[in-house]
Amino acid sequence: MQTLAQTLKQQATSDSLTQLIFTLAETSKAISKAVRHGALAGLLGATEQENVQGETQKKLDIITNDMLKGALKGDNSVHGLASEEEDDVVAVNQGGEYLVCFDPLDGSSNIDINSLVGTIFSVLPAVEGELTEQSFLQSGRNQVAAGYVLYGPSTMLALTTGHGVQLYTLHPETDEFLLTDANMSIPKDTAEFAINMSNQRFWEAPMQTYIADLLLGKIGPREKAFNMRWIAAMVGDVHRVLSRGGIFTYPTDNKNPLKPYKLRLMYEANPMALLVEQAGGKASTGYENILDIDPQEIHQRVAVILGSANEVDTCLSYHDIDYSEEPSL
Ligand code: AFP
Repeated sequence: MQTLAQTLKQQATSDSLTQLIFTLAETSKAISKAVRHGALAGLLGATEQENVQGETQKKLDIITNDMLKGALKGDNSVHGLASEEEDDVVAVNQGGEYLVCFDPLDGSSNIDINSLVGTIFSVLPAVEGELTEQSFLQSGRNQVAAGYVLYGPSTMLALTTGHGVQLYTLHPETDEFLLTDANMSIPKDTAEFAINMSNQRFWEAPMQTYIADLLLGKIGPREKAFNMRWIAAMVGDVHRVLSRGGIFTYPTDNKNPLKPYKLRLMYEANPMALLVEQAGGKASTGYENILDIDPQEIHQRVAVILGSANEVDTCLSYHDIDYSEEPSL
């Protein structure tokens, strides 16, 4: 089986980007080992600390963030980094070509129940001048690479550098990432959706109506039955969508008017949107393509609807309707 190095060479990936991808891949191997040790190493549970998101940090949130920050600081291709777990952006190497945004352990609320978690990363080109938050505020279309590492029954790396999406599986004995899918492709249609249904009463009319029609199944306007999944870790739900199709959404809701969205643009929505588009799918907020968003701040949150292209289009069609005249549900 082909290795990560052989594939990157085949894609004529630059030496600096290859070096960066290896820094991320090698660190993910160490994170995988830490996650597997879990309770045995006293790594489960929460700390007394909160991150900039106001979320209580799990021990592994901090440990994995420090692992990635340490590794990236030692990589001369890195100009700066931004993390879900860091209040501010971090300057790294003046001459580095790349900016790296990452969620070190997405789905960390799953850690204590031994469920799926992962690392999500986005690579942007460095810009001239002093490194500030503004340096990172580039649209998702500027990404030169994006990917995630899923710590599941297998540890898997999904990666795009603009040549489709390649999937690598970590060999448990040789500790090498081997190419197990050379071109992940999302089916255009699906009968599987992923949403946190407990928020249903807080959604806006378009999503209320769209999901209600899915639930009506064969007797409803969709005239087919749908299945539902919810992993509560974007990295796991998106991996399922990349692997067998589906639609994943974390829509806007009015549960907390001060926080109308949940998922972060720079290190969740943008990298996942690039992967999904590279695999033939679509990614939208409901009103604009995620990769076209002009970011305003590093921890900005957005609504996300992504997955099988035709199903995303159907969901978006519900967002074109004027509901002011519609009877409330
Ligand atoms: P945590 O990293 O705090 O567990 O949040 C994970 C996440 O940002 C994303 O990965 C999930 O899709 C989403 O939140 C799950 O949100 P709910 O817990 O509201 O279902």
